[in-house]
Order: sequence, then C-alpha cells, then structure tokens
Amino acid sequence: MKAVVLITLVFVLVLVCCGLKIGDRTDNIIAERPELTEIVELQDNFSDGTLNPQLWQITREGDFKESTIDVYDANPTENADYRLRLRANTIGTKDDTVKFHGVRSVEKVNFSDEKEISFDLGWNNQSNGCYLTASLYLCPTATNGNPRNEKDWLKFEYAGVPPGRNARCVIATKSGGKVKYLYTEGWPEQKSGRHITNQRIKIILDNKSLKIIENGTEIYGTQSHGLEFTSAYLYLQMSSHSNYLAREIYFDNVVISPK
Ligand SMILES: [Ca+2]
Repeated sequence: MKAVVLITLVFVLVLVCCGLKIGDRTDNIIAERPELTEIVELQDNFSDGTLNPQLWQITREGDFKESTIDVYDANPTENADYRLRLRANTIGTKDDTVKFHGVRSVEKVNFSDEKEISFDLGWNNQSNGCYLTASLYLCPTATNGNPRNEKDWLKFEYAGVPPGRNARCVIATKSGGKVKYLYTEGWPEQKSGRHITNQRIKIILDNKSLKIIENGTEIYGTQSHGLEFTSAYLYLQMSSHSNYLAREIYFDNVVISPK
C-alpha cells in the first residue's frame, strides 16, 4: 500500500514539474512575441546610391531652372554618405509662384496603431535660406504634384527666415481644406528663428495623439491632433521662391516602425 502511495506521489510530482516547464516555455513565447511582430514598414538609408522606385515616387510643381532629386554622396572622402538630395535653382523663373519638389512614399503608412516615423534632415548650412522650406507631409491622398494643395495633411517643416541663415519650425494640420497651425516657434511675433544643422526628427502618432521629438527633445505633443485620416503617404519636400541660386537639402535614415 505504501509503495502505491509513493509511486502516486512521484507521478504527481513529475506531472507538476512538466506543467511548470510547459508554463515557463509558454511565458517565454508570449514574452518574445512583440519582437517577432515588430516589422519595420519602411526603411531607407539610401546606401544603394540610387533612389529606389519601389519605395519612392518623385513629386514636382512649378517651374525651375534646375530641379534635381537624387541620391548623393555628401562625404567628399572615400567613406560614402549617401542621402536623398533635393536641389533647386530658381533663377529667372516666374516670380509669382513658389516651386515645390520632393518624393512621396509608394506605400501608405497606417497609424491606427501607434507608429514612429524618424528621419534626418540636413539643412546644409544655408547662407541664404530665405523662402526655402524643408518639409515632411503625411497626406492620405497621392499626388505627383504638391501635397500642400491636397485637402488633408499633417506637416512638419523648417522654413528659412530673413536674412537667411536661420530657420524656424512649423507644425500644422489641414482638415477638409482648413489649415491649423499647431506650433510656429512664436511666429509672426518672433521672427529671429534659430540655427539648425543636421536635425534628427521623430514623429510618434496614432489615431489621436501626436508627439514630435527634435534632436532628442520633445518640442510638441498633443492628445488630440484632430486628423480625420489614419493612413497616409509620406512626402519629403523642398520649396523655394523664384530667383534663388542652387540650394540643396538632404534627407536620410527614414524609418517607419510600430512604436
Ligand atoms: Ca545614408
């Protein structure tokens, strides 16, 4: 009888141990799952040296003397530093229009669930950045022209301020054709702007909230951005007024990933 009890006890003990092991393993699998589903939706560091047509479509509006959109090695030494280059020369062009060009993502970004969009923006030490802008638009409609003309968007932008060495940041939305400025660095009262160089920008957003981080510092946040769309094309843009010698800006390390 004692032997039967002993065997039963050992059997129960073995079952409990196996159960714990299976339990541990299940916990591990659950714990690992977020990493497995963390798919980077778009990533381009332009290191191929050419613009990938599967990722990007060129956009353009207005007349230019020169409009160059290419991938450029910004490092004069043998260590290549390929970036997306937007270069505009507007000497002798119509002075009643602003010229826009850049690229648009071929695929849409869905931010129903929180996404992080990060990129580097090189302002390229402009000696005269007047009427020059470098922007990112998130816009639910696709155009090969100018996203600014579309009815809905979110914009993050640097705009050159006179006399031209400084810039200021603008964050704005457009809903049903109506533009709302969320952040202007005190413009128009404050007109001095600030020195910018290579800016590392992170935009974290979902269907309600928006946070913008510039070089590691949060510069804007809201729990209610008011956008009426939850998926959008990503546009990287440059604009210039007429009669400016060639100016160029750079974008690099574009990454869109779940937060
Ligand atoms: Ca690069």
